[in-house]
Amino acid sequence: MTRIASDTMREQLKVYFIMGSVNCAKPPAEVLAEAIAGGITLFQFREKGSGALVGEQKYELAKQLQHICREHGIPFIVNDDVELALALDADGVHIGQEDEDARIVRAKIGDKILGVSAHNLEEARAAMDAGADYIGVGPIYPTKSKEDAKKAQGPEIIRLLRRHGIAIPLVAIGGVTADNAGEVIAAGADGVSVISAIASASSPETAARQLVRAVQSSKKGA
Ligand code: 3NM
Repeated sequence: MTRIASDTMREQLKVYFIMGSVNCAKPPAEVLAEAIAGGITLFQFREKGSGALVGEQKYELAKQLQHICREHGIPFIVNDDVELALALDADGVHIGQEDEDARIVRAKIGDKILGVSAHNLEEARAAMDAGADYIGVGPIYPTKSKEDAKKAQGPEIIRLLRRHGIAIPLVAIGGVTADNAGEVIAAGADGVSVISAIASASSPETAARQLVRAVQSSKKGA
């Protein structure tokens, strides 16, 4: 295996859906299948927050969702849990600043995809140096989906990172919807990453499709 090419990563980041059982009103497998039908390009299993599954139940849900992703050729990323990612032979791992050091995670996962959350220039540079394949930058807009989310920074943070030479694949996160996705792409993000815009929608398929359209039309206008 070799590291993912940066252009491939950018394509996969376009509409990046993140979800765990606590985010879903319907069974997670149904939500994921609908989101895939709507055109998501990447999936992250994030089993976090109060009421999140642990142990065997977490493992079984991850396995079920990974199976759905595999059937449809959607890469499957695991949030935080490097051991789970390795046990499942997932496509990658996403870590935050409070998680294990990015260099250590890179050493453990070899060429699998490594995503790192960054909230400022210093963290973005450190993530690049540690071998991240992409960075997640947020929160762009206010979010209710992360208990310890920082203050919303607006699309300006993406412009700032790009202006300062952060050229690696970058996905915007936090409060992103089909209505504001265009402006984060215009600011320089390769894609948008969402939980509630898809997981809480009455039709995850329609919600995903609207995000895909918003991202595509903003890229065309670029
Ligand atoms: N990380 P929603 S914000 C998982 O700022 C996550 O790093 C964030 O959920 C960060 O799309 C966030 O529902 C939650 O706002 C995103």
